[in-house]
Amino acid sequence: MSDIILPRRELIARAGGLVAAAGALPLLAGCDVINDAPAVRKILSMGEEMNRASQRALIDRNALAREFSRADLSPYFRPNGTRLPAGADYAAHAASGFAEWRVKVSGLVARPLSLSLADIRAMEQRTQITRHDCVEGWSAIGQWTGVQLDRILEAAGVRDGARYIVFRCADRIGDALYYESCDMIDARHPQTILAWALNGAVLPIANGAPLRLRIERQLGYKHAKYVNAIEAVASLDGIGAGKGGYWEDRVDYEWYAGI
Ligand SMILES: Nc1nc2c(c(=O)[nH]1)N[C@H]1C(S)=C(S)[C@@H](COP(=O)(O)O)O[C@H]1N2
Ligand SMILES: [Mo]
Repeated sequence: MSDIILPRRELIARAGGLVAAAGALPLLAGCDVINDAPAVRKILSMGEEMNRASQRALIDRNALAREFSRADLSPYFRPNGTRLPAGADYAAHAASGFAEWRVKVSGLVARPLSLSLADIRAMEQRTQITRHDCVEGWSAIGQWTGVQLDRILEAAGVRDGARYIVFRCADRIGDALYYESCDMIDARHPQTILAWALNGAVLPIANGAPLRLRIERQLGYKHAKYVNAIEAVASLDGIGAGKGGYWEDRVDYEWYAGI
């Protein structure tokens, strides 16, 4: 990040220096002459523009999604996509209250982890009331509680080369298990959490029990449900067909579904 922000600071400092010098010492009008050369001006303003644009992008990506109050909660948080993963394995987990469920954290990490729900609940928790927007044209406001993904990534010690985080899910749709991914900006965003509770109660199976992603700056399909593995990777090339998500690989859904 700093390699993008610093040049702009430097540019402002230099511009300030030029103005101050020109004001204090009119004899240094030579600076203005150089500065006035159309090519120089163009390059300077291009630099400004580019830095402004990249700063704007960074600031926007880190901005918080709107949070609501309990009075705004939807009476019913509509489930979508898989509502009950098929198979004996998931059924056994559900029958035991997901006591044996694990989330494996692997890939480009210094310390691979295998976290139980108890481990996750023992970490610092965050609760947020946000609006979920599905591309299919419906929205719902829910209160989510869980652990910030950033804390899990810190515990695992994500290596420098990691550029994406991949989420693996327990539900199969047709030919493949559901999967999703995001970049490190969204992975580290304070409102990106692995949630185990909805509206103050344990997450219903239909909404992704025992753990689902909330990635509040993006559309509904990015919010992976039934998460059982997290991988830090350098590239999405080896993930599914390479577009970074179950639907991205099959229909025209964008990988970056920012809202
Ligand atoms: N594992 C998994 N995650 C998923 C899906 C799914 O089918 N399987 N559907 C996605 C879509 S399109 C939406 S809108 C949301 C729905 O979350 P909800 O069931 O809590 O409403 O989950 C997303 N995450
Ligand atoms: Mo969706």
